Amino acid sequence: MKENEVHYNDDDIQVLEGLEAVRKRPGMYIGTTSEKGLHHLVWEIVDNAIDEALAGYCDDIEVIIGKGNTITVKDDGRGMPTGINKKTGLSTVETIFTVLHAGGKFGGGGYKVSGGLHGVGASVVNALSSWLEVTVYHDGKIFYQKFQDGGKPVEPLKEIGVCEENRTGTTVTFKADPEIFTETTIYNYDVLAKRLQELAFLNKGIRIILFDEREEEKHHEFLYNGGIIEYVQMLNKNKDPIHKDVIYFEGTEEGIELEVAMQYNDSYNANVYSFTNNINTYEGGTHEDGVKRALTRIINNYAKNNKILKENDEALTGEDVREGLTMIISCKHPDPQFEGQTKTKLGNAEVRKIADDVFSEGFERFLMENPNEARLIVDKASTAARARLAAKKAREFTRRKSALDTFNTLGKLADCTSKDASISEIFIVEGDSAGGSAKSARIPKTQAILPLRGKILNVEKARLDRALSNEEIRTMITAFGTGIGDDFDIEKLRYHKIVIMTDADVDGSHIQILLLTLFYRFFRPILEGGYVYIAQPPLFGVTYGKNKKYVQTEEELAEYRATLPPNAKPIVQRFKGLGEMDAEDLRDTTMSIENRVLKRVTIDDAMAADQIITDLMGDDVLPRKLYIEEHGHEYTDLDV
Ligand code: 28G
Repeated sequence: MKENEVHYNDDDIQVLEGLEAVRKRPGMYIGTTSEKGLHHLVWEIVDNAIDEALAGYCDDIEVIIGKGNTITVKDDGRGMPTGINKKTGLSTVETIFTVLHAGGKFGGGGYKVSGGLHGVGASVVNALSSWLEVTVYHDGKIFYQKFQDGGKPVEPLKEIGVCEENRTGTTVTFKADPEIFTETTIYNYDVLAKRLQELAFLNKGIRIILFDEREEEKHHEFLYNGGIIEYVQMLNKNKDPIHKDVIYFEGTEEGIELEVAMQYNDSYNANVYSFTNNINTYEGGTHEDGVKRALTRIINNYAKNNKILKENDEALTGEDVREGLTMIISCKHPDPQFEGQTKTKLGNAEVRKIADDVFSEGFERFLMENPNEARLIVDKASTAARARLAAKKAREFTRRKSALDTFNTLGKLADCTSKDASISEIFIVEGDSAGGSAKSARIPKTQAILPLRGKILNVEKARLDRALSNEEIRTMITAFGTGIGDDFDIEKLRYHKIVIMTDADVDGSHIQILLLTLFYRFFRPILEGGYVYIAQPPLFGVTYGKNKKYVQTEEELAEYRATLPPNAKPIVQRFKGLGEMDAEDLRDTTMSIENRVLKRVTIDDAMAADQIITDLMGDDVLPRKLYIEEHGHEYTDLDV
């Protein structure tokens, strides 16, 4: 047998069949082979380094995006074991990279705390890579092994040199296989940075560095000794906290660890995020339920004992006590059960009581020891309760007055004749003059026009009761047909396209933001359903001979000019606003299905959306200005 020829025994064959199965059906192991799946490979390897850190042996992790979109992960842990594994007869390193599910199952002792939703381990990454190299430092020695073509070992693990006695750790480099990841093998720096920062917040004291060798000087370092306390501080960065310090509790019962960090701000929104084993439990679960239940009970008791709540007063609800609350709940569990539609809901029943215990013990004591903060928090909750009762009255009033609202709405709304929501569109138009043009330009069967007069209310600075007394908002509620608050029903939505049509200037952007804030805070399912769009009116109309062409940007104008003969003198019209367009222009450019460009507004990340809205709508004018000038496009997703 030639020296570098690999010899397979029966075990190896089984092993290879395992990895072949991964290549045949990658979706079964990593969910998808899209950009998301590509990034999943990084998380599988990073999770192993995080586990080594949580075991207490590693505090530095580096992630490097190489020039050719390779990924290198380095840790300074103990180094993967290099001895022979009894079950497989292979080195432990080779076993980890070639046996499916080897990560957690064999070896015993210690459990996987970290881990993506799939938690499939390093062998899956190897199977889906063109090549993968691993280097281990321990006992003053350096060990190396390379795999290629979907996980085939080039040679067994080999000692390749010596290092300082005290240097230990593992380095893994891989190249995702473009035959598997057919959509893209290019990594997105921001996606990696965002998740690595989150991992650093959730695992205090671990330093995580990200380098991008594809670009000069692009790197980030994340290290939070305060852990989720610093996470809450960041989330509240552009908000106004009502008490200075973030409140923090932790406790461990039955091997289950729970941490909670919280701080109230003066807004009316709750931002409660929970995690289990570093996974965002978007759907909540027993850890979140336990903490929420304890929070509501303790604030009610405190309010009663201190006569802030009178004998006959209605109890404060969960929503009342969470108004303005930013909270992170992090649970570390040896055997988490993930349930729910997206498997992001913690199901373990025992966690409910443990979470309640840990939180209530800490929070009761906090209220006792900090009467000033306690007063601020309980006062905020009781104000929220009063506003809730006022909103309920206002809604009942609105319901009774709905005949009048309908009349008012009909006065403004030019409705479409179709009653089929799936083909119906409503254009919300800035100003009466543009509204007039839009009414002439529309297709009456499917297109409705609602002109807005004046600025709409900034709901970021108003509770539901005030929003309900705003006429423009009431008109929209009536037009949409869905109701609001507890009455909200997406099934009753009368239009499956709600198109925001404003001028392409700073005022127009501001109106867009006010409307998007309204949708986000009060009609979120309409946004989540993808029913909201932003029209893109053109900036220029160019007439050349008998042809009229519309373009969106200066660049497009220059491009078009370049296609005309050198001596051409086209008439260029610059539209300052929708109001300057006649009905024909408006139809041809912005409303007709053939020519228009609509941007669909999406929110796939509530955490990021809340931050953006806060930045835009808070008192802080600078971030808003910056957003309008630079980042307008980031909010939306193009849909034609
Ligand atoms: C750089 C990229 C990703 C890792 C270690 C260290 C050990 C290990 C890894 O053991 C077998 C299974 C569970 C204990 C453990 C070293 C004990 C003693 C390790 C990594 C045995 C695997 N010495 N570092 N695996 N475990 N880093 N970084 O993958 O029970 S994986």
